[in-house]
Amino acid sequence: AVELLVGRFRGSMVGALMGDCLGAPFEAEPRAARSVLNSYFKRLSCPDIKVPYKAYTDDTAMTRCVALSLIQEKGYNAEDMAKRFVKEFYAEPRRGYGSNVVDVFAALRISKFEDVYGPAAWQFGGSGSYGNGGAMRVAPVALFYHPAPDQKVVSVAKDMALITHGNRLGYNGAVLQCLAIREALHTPTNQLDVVKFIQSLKEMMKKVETLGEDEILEKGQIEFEYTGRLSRLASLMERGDQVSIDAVEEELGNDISAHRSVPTAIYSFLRASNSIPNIEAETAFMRTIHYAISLGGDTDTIASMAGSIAGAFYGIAEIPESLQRHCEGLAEAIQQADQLHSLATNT
Ligand code: 8NA
Ligand code: MG
Ligand code: MG
Ligand code: MG
Repeated sequence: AVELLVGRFRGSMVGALMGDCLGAPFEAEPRAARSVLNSYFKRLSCPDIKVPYKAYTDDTAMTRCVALSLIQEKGYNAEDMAKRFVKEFYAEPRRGYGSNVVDVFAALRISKFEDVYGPAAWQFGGSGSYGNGGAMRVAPVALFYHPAPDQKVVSVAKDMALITHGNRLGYNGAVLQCLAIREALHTPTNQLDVVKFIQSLKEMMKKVETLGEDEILEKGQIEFEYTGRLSRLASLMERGDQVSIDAVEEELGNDISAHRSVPTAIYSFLRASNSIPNIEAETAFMRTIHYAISLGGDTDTIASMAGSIAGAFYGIAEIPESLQRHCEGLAEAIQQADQLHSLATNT
């Protein structure tokens, strides 16, 4: 069982990496047809094909910072994590960061990290970012804290997101993504019950989204945004193959906002646990990545989030090596998964 768990840690970290690297060429492009994606994956799978590395983007750059900080500090340390984000950004600024989050990095640096959560709180005139940048990097938190009680997992995911994402939709998206990875990690591979999986997330999110004393709802926001989207997700799952890509975009979304991408990533994982018409995939894990990319929009981030959930569920053995090898930073993702695993089980 211990070996299985380490395989799931690796699956989650490599799954996040693969969704980012293989999804990035399609980000913000017109949707790629399933036949085009079938050829894309088939070509990459050819043993004799040599292509340049598929580069990772901001999603992975930040996930690596989260992992290294948790490993080095043996737990969440806000200042250390913020420093790593800033150092990483200024070392490699051209990884495709969101257009506003870069202002947080600049403000953190200028203020010498005096108030780690301050700059994010001031974004967008004080409402904070609801981009999916907090959610896209949360996998190491889910892995490291997986044995901890719900409350602890929720508070670390939220705080880690708050370094850059002050809007409650932004940090609650990170919380949901974190809980989804942890739920997948804890579900036996032959016992995925879609209804139960969604129900469990809904129950936790209902508590998370109950308005705290220090929270206010902005104009146009509703209290139970994620809980509501999980209900829609459940209805979509009931409709099986009848659900079109347009319907997914309409009901769940496919853009850079957390509330219009995290539920979509979870849906991709659940939908791809069964076969999908016209998707040829070696494994259910690969079907998840393929399906997530086929939804268009923020393809790298949705595929990365779906990949980290699917990888935590299926494990690394279901991720074809012929495709892993194309991802920049593969060895580091595996190494970090192993380090997170030994820390998570020893503490
Ligand atoms: P962010 O905090 O800059 O947010 C991303 C964007 O969301 C902002 O630039 C705004 O357009 C919008 N936004 C967020 N909060 C608000 C608000 N309160 N009011 C109005 N607009 C708002 O960066 P992030 O780290 O959340 O971004 C992550 C995404 O950026 C990922 O998809 C990542 O891959 C990257 N990215 C996405 C695209 C794309 O078009 N899909 C392109 C390049 C980079
Ligand atoms: Mg990206
Ligand atoms: Mg609060
Ligand atoms: Mg993206």
